[in-house]
Amino acid sequence: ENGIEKPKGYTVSFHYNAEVEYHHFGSSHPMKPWRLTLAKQLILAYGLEYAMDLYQPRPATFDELAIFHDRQYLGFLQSITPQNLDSDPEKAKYLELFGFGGESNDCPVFDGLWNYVSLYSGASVHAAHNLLNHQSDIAINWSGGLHHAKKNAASGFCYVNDIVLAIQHLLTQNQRVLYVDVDVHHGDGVEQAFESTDRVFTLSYHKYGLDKWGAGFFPGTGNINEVGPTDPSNRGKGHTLNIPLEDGIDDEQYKWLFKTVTGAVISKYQPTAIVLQCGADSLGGDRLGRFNLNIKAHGFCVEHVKSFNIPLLLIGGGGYTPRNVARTWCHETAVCTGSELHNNLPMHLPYLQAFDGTENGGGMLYPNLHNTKRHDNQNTREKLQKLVAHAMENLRYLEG
Ligand code: VJV
Ligand code: CA
Ligand code: ZN
Repeated sequence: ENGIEKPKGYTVSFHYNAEVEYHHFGSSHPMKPWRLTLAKQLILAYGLEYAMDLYQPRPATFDELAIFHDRQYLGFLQSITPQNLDSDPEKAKYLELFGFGGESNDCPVFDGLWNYVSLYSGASVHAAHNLLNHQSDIAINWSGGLHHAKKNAASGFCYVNDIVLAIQHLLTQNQRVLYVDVDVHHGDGVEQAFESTDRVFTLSYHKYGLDKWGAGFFPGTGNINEVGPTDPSNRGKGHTLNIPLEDGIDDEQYKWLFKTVTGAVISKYQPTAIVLQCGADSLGGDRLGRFNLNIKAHGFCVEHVKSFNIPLLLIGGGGYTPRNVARTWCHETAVCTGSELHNNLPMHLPYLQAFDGTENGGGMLYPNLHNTKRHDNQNTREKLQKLVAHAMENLRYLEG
């Protein structure tokens, strides 16, 4: 035996349809669904499947996605293909309108796009239902977490907002849902969707600011002063908190900040369900990210939120260095099940090569990602203390 057992007292469920893995955004696009193959292989190699209930959710239907999204947008998403994209002038007209246009190609039209979005959304909705039915205390969907999608537009690699859909389901039986987002990007789509309600509190930690060419880090929103609607008659007032950070934040700083701020939000807001978006692009050495977090510091966010014993939905998100995305989500799965994992990767791991060699992390589960640092730490103690003071000030509205 590998020593991995089902923990007594609480249940963890894993919601995953492996079909998502086979979708491609294009050869050099940073979003690589096959990172989910790597994550799954690591999770299986450590035997974590024996400590969880496994589900293979069906894809979400058009009507299920229409709970949040505009039907006209979904109709377009369902019918667009790389083949009819250029040939149909009617479709070309809508590309730009629905967030596909521009030379950016952040949101390409690829084969099986509709299937892809239905699969990751179906998994988030299924995971939410497991929490609602009390069949699990922690439900995991690493294929979801696409926080930029708007009700009628694709944005930043996100086409359908599975997080909003899952929260909408949780709201059928929960008076207050807390959304926490540790992806390096601002969770703008989720924030926007619930800006007018006091039944969802959105909290995002992210890189914010201009680079040396004056371009803002995507999506360009999420300043500390962006606290949602300011009109006193708007019920959403004060139910948004943004924590803008600079390049290079390290483990100790991030853990302190996360514990202090998330702890304060949980104790003031008293949510009855929590959704934690675990975007792994906040790790050191991420292809798009700017932070310097190690895997265990990222996992600390999961440990900390779990310690409140509130029904928890864990979802994926960004993460553009696939081997480290896999390591992180495997570690966080183990945090949920309460398992300790050996730092030496299991010998029988099918994709061992992807994790082997010094540049790939030397066959370890927890390589030091500070070694891959490319961003100097611009976050000083003083700046972070001011930020926390400002955040606490923003939270005073919750006291009524
Ligand atoms: O910064 C942007 C927008 C631009 C236009 C497009 N160029 C390529 C970059 C600047 C203004 N977009 C971001 C989107 C980040 C989305 C993050 C998603 C998540 O992690 O929060 C949740 C899943 C961006 N950064 C980097 C790229 N786009 C990028 C896109 C590519 C690319 C290289 C970089 C698209 C295609 C290809 N390479 C081939
Ligand atoms: Ca974030
Ligand atoms: Zn991101």
